[in-house]
Amino acid sequence: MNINLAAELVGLDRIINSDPVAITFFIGYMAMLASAVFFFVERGSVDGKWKLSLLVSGLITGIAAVHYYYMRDFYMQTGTSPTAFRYVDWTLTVPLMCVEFYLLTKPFGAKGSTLTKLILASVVMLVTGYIGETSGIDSNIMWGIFSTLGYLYIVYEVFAGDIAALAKGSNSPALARAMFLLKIFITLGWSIYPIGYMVLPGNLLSGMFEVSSIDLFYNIADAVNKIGFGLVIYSVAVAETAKNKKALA
Ligand SMILES: *C/C=C(C)/C=C/C=C(C)/C=C/C1=C(C)CCCC1(C)C
Repeated sequence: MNINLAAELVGLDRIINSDPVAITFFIGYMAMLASAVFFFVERGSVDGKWKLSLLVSGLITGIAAVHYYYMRDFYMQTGTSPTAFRYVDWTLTVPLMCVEFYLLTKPFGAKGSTLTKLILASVVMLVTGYIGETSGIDSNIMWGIFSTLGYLYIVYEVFAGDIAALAKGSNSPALARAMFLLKIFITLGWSIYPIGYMVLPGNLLSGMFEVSSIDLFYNIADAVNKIGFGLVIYSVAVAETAKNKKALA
């Protein structure tokens, strides 16, 4: 039998046997694609100053949709984690989420240097995370700790650093509401990723879950965080647009 066909049948068999990891790759792909279309189309119905934020939300979910298309295929063909695709995706989408924080606080004085710090911290988090995932059983805890430092720095900026100070000084109820929800995303939502990472052989949760469940954690976290983050920004944009219309009428 043709090798590709054989691989495809193995993949189909996996879905038919209801492999939850495979199913989340399929759902993740469709959900990201649908969200990207939604954010791009809805961009037309909000005030000008929100259009760039919705564009970025559309790019985040759109970039993820393309990677999910390939990750899903890779997983179906090999039954292993598409680690490289995953990190390429995060390297593009996490900095774009930093851009969302920057855009939200820019009307209240956010500087480029704040954005640079957030992006550098996310690069540290992702480069060390990737090394940890590929470095094997002896050193993934150490690299995981380095990566967590990058993550904690982002949390710090949002809760107590530049972003927090700008949000506080803004006196904008809309921004306060958005920040409240985004803080939940970056603490609870983003913490799903290090928990998934701890499933790696040699790490703290190894043995409690199958190794393949790392993708289950990552797929669920991606859907929650990328789509949820976008929806928070969308809801603030819609509320502010309606308020402006009323003020003008
Ligand atoms: C859309 C993708 C997002 C929001 C990805 C976020 C990823 C993380 C917050 C990853 C964090 C990690 C650690 C804090 C330690 C272990 C290694 C990582 C990279 C999984």
